[in-house]
Amino acid sequence: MRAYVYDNQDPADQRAPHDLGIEKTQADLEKVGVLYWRFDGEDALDKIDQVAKERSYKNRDTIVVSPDAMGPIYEEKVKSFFAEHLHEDEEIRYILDGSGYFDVRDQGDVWIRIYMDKGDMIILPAGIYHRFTTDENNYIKAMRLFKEEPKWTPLNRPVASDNKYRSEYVSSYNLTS
Ligand code: KMT
Ligand code: NI
Repeated sequence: MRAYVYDNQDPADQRAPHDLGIEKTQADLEKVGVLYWRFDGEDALDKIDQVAKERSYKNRDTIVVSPDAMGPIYEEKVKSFFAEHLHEDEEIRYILDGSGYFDVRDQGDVWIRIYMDKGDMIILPAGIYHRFTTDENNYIKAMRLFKEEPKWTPLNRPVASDNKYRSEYVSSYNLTS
């Protein structure tokens, strides 16, 4: 994992690094409710199972995002993952192979880019605005965990002003809107 401020001025493809050169720490991510672990030893699966048990994640599946796995809809999919959105549940991902970027908004609405590769696990809280993209290698394999039925419907920004999950997120993390 490596986190840094996203360079909005850089006109390159979304899959380029867009690295403004300002590092962010795991503590910075925790300020907006983003949790991170690295599980890359032989006991990685046990560690994931432990987090899943503690947080009541009952279900999981595996997704591969690549031109090989997705065929002609790959480019379209990559663009749709990159639309700024939130979910009414946590987004939990463990990277099994390859790499990619999760971008999250900080308290000042600045994009923080989080580079994730094999062994990285992340939880984005319900209500946080975020987006995802593959990187220039165009390949990521991830485990997706969820509590009951997946509530993955992305709600694109802006969501309704009375959205309960957004309001709860905003008040929990002292954001202004
Ligand atoms: C998401 O929520 O954007 C995805 O599931 C993308 C693939 S997971 C690396
Ligand atoms: Ni999402």
